[in-house]
Amino acid sequence: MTIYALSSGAGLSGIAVIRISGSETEKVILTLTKKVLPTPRVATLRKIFSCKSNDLIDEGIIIWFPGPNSYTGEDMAEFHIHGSKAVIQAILDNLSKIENCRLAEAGEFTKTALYNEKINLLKAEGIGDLIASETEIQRKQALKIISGKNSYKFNSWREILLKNLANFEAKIDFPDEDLPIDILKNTKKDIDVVRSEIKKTLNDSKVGERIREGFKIAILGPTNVGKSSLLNYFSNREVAIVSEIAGTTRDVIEVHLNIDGFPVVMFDTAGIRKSEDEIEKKGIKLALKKAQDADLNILVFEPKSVDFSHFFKDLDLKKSIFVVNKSDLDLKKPEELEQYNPISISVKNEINIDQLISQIKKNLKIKFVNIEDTTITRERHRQQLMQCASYLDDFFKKESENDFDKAAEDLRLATRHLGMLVGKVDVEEILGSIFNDFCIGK
Ligand SMILES: Nc1nc2c(ncn2[C@@H]2O[C@H](COP(=O)(O)OP(=O)(O)O)[C@@H](O)[C@H]2O)c(=O)[nH]1
Ligand SMILES: [Mg+2]
Repeated sequence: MTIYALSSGAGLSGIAVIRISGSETEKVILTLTKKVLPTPRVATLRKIFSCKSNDLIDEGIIIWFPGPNSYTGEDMAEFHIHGSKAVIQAILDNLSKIENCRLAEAGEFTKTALYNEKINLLKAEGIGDLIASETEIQRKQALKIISGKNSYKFNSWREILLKNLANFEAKIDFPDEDLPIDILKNTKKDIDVVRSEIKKTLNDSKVGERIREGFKIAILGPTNVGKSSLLNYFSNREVAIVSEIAGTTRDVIEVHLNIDGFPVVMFDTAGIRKSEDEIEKKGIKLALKKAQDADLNILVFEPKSVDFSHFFKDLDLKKSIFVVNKSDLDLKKPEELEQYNPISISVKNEINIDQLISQIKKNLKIKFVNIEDTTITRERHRQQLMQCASYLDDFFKKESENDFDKAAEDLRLATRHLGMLVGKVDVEEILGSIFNDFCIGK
């Protein structure tokens, strides 16, 4: 099967790129250009015709990448055409008429590259991240993953585990062979190094994930204090409904922001008050949940006394900035809040918001202090490393030679999770390692 898709962005553009990958690529070029194949990897100007007639569709640059030296590893081509809806549609229509050609699914080119081992799972994820990147640090992090630095680290751990596992497998499969008797003890030394490196990696305050997904800030507070107004101010548009009617915001509204190059996701939430309304009650529950998950809370109040006790009990005040809005009204700040040093602002008159922003930036800088040595960028990585570490912990609990089989199984499972991390799970590899290192047939 041959796949094709518009690889450049949707909408009007000077040039659009349609990519084709698969065994029919050669036929596609011949059918649409009605000429011989261009020289591989050389941009070649060609007229593009309708496949069943000689109607000219467009003129553009064709690049022919014979496999396996292509992004997907298969035969591939790129058609650089004029980026109008009509041209793109006409070419896609014609491609659909060629036998064994179909529109690619989302990410299918990269998936094919993965299957053909042009890239590993981490690199595929990195490419996805690079395409989705909105800020400088997201771009840099994605490039770091693509460069394979993280893969190298994971693979080197995995190789140590595999090598040690090979000793175990050999001992189990060939009990009479002359192998070191004290395998369990020797292996523990090696494994301890890997285990402590994994644990160090896990202890990273989730910086990589935050870079990828954004630093989470939840705006919380009683009803009608100006939470939605604040969100709108930050996003420079009317994302949330602002109204003097209390209880307007019920769902969580999220916007993606770029503050000083740092990716931020800001959440506006339902105002917290005692409510009998079922939907509002659900909204309040969601708001408190958001506050728990968030990296930072902005707690907004107005110059009015409120009972804070029920409000604060579910919140982590250490990760909260206190704000009293509506300072333009010239009213006294609630005394109950004095101890939290709230920042007085007015969203309406844009007073003192820079002070709030600098507080936010301070928090961002603390969070993103170690951006250079982040290794984990997704929950998936974290889960696999945690599982791996947990099996290594189990391995360390095995004390005697009688536990040999069980210890081997712990090691096998730990290795497997590292394999799943980089997208490599292969029994042959373990066998290969045995025979390379031990020359058992000797
Ligand atoms: N005087 C004054 N009113 C404000 C300010 N910020 C918001 N408001 C008003 O307060 C009301 C509630 O605002 P809203 O953003 O919907 O509050 P929320 O319920 O906390 O989301 C609206 O009528 C806003 O116009 C402010 O800085 N000063
Ligand atoms: Mg609101």
